[in-house]
Amino acid sequence: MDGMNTGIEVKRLAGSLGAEIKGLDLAGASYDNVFPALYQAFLDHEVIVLRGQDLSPDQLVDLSKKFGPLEAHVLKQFNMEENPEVLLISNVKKDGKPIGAIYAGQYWHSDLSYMKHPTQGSFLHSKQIPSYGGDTMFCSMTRAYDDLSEPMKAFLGGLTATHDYTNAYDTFFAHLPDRPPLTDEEKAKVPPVVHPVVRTHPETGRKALFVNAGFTRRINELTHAESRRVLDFLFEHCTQPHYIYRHHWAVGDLLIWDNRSTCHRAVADYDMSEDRHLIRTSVAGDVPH
Ligand SMILES: O=C(O)CCC(=O)C(=O)O
Ligand SMILES: [Fe+2]
Repeated sequence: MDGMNTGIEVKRLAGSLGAEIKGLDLAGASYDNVFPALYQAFLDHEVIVLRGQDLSPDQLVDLSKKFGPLEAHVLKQFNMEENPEVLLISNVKKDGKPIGAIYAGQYWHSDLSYMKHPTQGSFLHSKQIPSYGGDTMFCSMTRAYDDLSEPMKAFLGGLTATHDYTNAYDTFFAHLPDRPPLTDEEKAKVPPVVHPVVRTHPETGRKALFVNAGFTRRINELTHAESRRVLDFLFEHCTQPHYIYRHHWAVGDLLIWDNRSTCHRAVADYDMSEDRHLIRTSVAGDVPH
């Protein structure tokens, strides 16, 4: 597809989202001429996969900055020492402590949905991958929205939800070692925020569900019992198999996903004695509306 005009080939990977971009060596010659096609593929397919890349942290930062200004994560201890714009997702330990975010994202979420300005694009580039397992799943929140009935769309369109980083700690991290509770200073940086339950993508104009099991605490306009059941329905709805692309990692893969139209979840089925080490950047997004 399009190989003649743009120099890249786009191959769809799943029914609802995901495409592989072929014929691009991001560490090699300048890719400025193909950047518009790459960015369009990111918008169209919501998750793009580039295999066989070997980017240094600086090269990953340079590429990410073409999408927009970068943002740092609230957990500063997982930023790379030599390059604080790069976060480590890693189970590798040094002196008994993980050097990067361990157990990161092992629940459905959209990155930093608990911030006023949630992440636009996330970049994840694998350096070490276990011999089996450790996949990442993505679901299309635009397709999931499209398939709802019109009365349900109208109902959800008038609602807002509270997102809170501590929700992930209360529900997922509480029983895990190596992810100590947030400090008071960290908590102060992530007060609960309110976002619409349905957001409109600022670039494509598509509507998407914007709630996730990791960070969404409640729907504000509903009673507690109503909120719980509506959220559970939405979480179940949008994570059905036909909305999912599941990525099986090889070393050198670079994934770029649009957090405005997708959620993702790391699959925790690998042998923790094997190293899983990835470098990560995030592009700052706008206020959802
Ligand atoms: O480790 C993974 O597969 C994904 C972790 C995650 O949620 C992220 O990098 O945003
Ligand atoms: Fe994530």
